[in-house]
Amino acid sequence: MNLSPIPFAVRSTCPYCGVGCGVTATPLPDGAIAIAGDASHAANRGRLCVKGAALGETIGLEGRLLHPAVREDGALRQASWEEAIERVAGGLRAIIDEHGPDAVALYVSGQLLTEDYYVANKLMKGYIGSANIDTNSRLCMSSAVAGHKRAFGADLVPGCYDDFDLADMVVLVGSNTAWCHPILFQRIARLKDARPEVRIVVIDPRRTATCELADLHLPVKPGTDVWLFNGLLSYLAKSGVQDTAFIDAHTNGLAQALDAAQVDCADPLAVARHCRVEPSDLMAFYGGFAATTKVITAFSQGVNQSSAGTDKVNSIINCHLLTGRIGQPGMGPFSITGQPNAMGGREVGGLANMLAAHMDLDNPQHRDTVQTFWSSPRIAEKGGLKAVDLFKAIEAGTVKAVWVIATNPMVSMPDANQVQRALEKCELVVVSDIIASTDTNAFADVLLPALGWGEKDGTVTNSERLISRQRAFLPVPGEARADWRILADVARRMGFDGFDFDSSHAVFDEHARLSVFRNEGARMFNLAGLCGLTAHEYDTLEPVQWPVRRGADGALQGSARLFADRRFAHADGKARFIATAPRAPVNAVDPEYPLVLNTGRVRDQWHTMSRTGRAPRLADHTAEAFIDMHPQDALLYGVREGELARVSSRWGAMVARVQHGGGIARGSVFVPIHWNGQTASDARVGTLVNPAVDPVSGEPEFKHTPVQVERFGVAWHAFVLSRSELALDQVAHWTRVQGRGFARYEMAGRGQLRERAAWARTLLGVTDDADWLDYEDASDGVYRAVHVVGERIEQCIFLSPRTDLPARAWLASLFASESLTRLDRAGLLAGQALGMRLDTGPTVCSCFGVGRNTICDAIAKQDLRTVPEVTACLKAGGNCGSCVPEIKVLLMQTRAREAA
Ligand SMILES: Nc1nc2c(c(=O)[nH]1)N[C@H]1C(S)=C(S)[C@@H](COP(=O)(O)OP(=O)(O)OC[C@H]3O[C@@H](n4cnc5c(=O)[nH]c(N)nc54)[C@H](O)[C@@H]3O)O[C@H]1N2
Ligand SMILES: Nc1nc2c(c(=O)[nH]1)N[C@H]1C(S)=C(S)[C@@H](COP(=O)(O)OP(=O)(O)OC[C@H]3O[C@@H](n4cnc5c(=O)[nH]c(N)nc54)[C@H](O)[C@@H]3O)O[C@H]1N2
Ligand code: SF4
Ligand SMILES: [Mo]
Repeated sequence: MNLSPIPFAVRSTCPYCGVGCGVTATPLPDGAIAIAGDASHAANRGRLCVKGAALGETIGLEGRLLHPAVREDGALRQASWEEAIERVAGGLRAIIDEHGPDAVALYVSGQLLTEDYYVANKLMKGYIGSANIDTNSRLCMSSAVAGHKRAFGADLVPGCYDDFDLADMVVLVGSNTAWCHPILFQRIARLKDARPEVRIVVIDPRRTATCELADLHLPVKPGTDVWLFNGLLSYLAKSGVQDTAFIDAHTNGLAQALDAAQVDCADPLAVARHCRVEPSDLMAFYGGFAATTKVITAFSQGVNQSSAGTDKVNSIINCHLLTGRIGQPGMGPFSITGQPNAMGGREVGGLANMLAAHMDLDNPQHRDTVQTFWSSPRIAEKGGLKAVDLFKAIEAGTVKAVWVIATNPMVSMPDANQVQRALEKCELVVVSDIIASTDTNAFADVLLPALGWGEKDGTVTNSERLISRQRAFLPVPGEARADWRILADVARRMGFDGFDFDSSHAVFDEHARLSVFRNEGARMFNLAGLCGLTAHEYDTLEPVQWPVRRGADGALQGSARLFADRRFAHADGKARFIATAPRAPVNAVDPEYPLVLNTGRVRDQWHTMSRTGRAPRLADHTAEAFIDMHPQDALLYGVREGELARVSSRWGAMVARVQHGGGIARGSVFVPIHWNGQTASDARVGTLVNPAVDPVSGEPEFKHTPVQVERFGVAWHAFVLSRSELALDQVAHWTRVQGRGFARYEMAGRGQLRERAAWARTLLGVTDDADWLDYEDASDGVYRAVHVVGERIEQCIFLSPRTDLPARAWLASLFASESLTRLDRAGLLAGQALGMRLDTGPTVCSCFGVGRNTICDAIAKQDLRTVPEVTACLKAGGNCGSCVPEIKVLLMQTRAREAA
């Protein structure tokens, strides 16, 4: 008898953004895993955005790195763990012996679990004895960290998500919440639904999907946020809304901060002019802020990723301190974290300028505390190299070994060509990843296979300090090991004691105990309640917000809010106003590069796409890299929508398709960060980004690089859908996305193609004539061919000198079928089903695969007026809700078109 196991759900946490949604994973009898939102998790109450909902499509083993590999005679070959660990440990040891501990470095990630991060930090700072461990959080949260430390004395986020239900005004600064933190966005949307009088303000140079919720959008000139918030500070001081009792008893530095604010920003009209916003809009924001006690100012990368990022953060916090709007329900500055464990990494001190458990490297007492607790042979004495400086030091040869863990710096660092030079030069490059081929892995001397989401086990902390468990529900693939275990293996091989952990639970326990060691209340980061958990208690730990204590009854007591008692973490217990003199971006103007490059995220992809890129459901919302620009700029620079353009800066160049409609002002362009050497020929935007950094935090200026845009002339455009992978070295430009059972390639080429049929067959690797159907219009330069084997479509190619290629959706749908019908065949070479409307347009609703044209048609023909009506008609928007802001725009646009 064949008894299939009874499905049981494992509760875990989404591995993507810092909202930190709980998920349940239920193994199904057919071997698949059903992913759903965890209704009991406070961060999402059962909801998931489109990326979370597609997690089940990303956990297959195809493309995974399953065995260690070492480089020999220039090529990587499979190796045993024994050999790989020896290569890493011996390599590090030799370099340290000859050049000292600062000649080696770790470059890690906010996507590591707290346990992994803890071991990495311990190895580097306590045993190797250098602070050269930095992380991609440097590129992400470091300005928020620095701002918090300056204002509060430690890296503390005062509020929690519940505050978003209680606020009367939510200001979103430099945050495309709708796309990047969708479940938090939906929470704000519900607030607005329940209480329409709540004011939502979005401050972003682009009119993003997030603006669909906004009562007021301030499309500030890029880089001018400090002017805006200094102006607000000055306005608030004049409006008599300062909380004098709070300021006097609990803060320092107001006079200096106000003086600095008043230099340039005392006159709102001057601020409006400088920030390039309508004076009436600016006054509406200032007046609304002054009049509303329960106001949250939530901020993300439009604030952090700036050469004035730390000042931007403090200029925001200053306004909350002046009004005493902090530490109480429904109000406060709120840093939205990017990665799932950006916060956990900070707790263990995983940045080059921090120590563990929120202690400081430059505090001798703290150093002694940590070293004593670890009984470690040494402790780093000074701050280590921050990401940008680290890769410079590698290129300069002062750092000779780097171990990259769970991040892809070849794509995500600024001046990414510099990173390439550094990795080429580095004596020993070790990379731990879950994927075999990434742009960074290509430079590895040792490649180590890590356990991925669903296989690994530990904790993460989200934006609101909520610690949640990630739990394993999949078997260990190949020889992969947990990141903490790989680190501990190397540490032991280097001869260090202190790494005898036998489980993530053991690591967590040590981390929790360090947080209370010699902590008589001075450090707010405190996990007293989580010390000494049994393995079972750790496994069944419910989400809890730090600081965590135990009540008299032994129950865990988390902390929703900090500073309710008005006590801050500076030695005097007071918060500090920081004087923030506004300054322009480092490379503000450059006559040769007259446009400003802004970079960021799209809705359905995660960073360098190593996971989301495998989910067909996520492929069609944005199928290729684009350059969003204003139509008048396009005209000025001689490029056209739908055609390719080359964007270049002093640092590098890339090619992508020109697009309008991203709500961008003249003078700026926007390019997504996701495409890389695995998914496109030439779309690594990091190669263009200037390596200017914030002087306090070291965070790069990802949102502001002077660039120019020019036509990328090509002789032909084509697309291929293919069940097998293509070799594309001969093609001038290509991008690839994953479809269901096929890959979709968009491509373009320079030279005139003469023998089109022969060329196409070579490209597609077709040898048998019988299976090849084609059509050529020599006068028009159009060529189309389909490769059918038996009843099934294998490949197709459509080529034209222009961009007028047929829509991809119908052809793509044929790959789902094992046998083509007569009608299918009749439509093949036309690229469209006979007699049907074919171009459903780019996907808007990824859950149900509904395209833009389908939605617009339905709105027009069936006279739909609201999102629920669209959902009732087409299902679009009815599952995760990530596309609701876009459906709103389509409703508005279609109705406006009809009215005109
Ligand atoms: N879909 C998706 N979601 C993600 C991620 C992902 O890769 N994909 N990554 C996660 C991570 S790690 C992070 S850090 C977060 C990032 O989340 P966000 O910060 O919300 O996302 P970004 O797109 O990087 O940038 C936010 C906005 O800043 C604006 N901006 C640019 N310059 C300025 C400026 O000078 N002032 C102001 N006020 N705004 C400006 C940009 O136009 C952009 O709309 O997203 C997380 N969530
Ligand atoms: N131009 C520009 N650049 C940016 C930004 C921007 O806005 N503009 N944003 C910056 C920000 S905020 C961030 S956070 C970074 C993100 O940039 P990266 O961290 O470089 O991006 P990811 O693709 O998330 O890289 C994670 C890598 O770890 C692997 N991985 C996944 N899970 C595991 C695991 O459990 N263990 C191990 N060992 N590996 C794993 C993945 O396969 C992938 O290769 O990009 C930064 N770069
Ligand atoms: S909002 Fe989406 S990506 Fe972020 S944690 Fe929740 S499900 Fe994951
Ligand atoms: Mo990030």
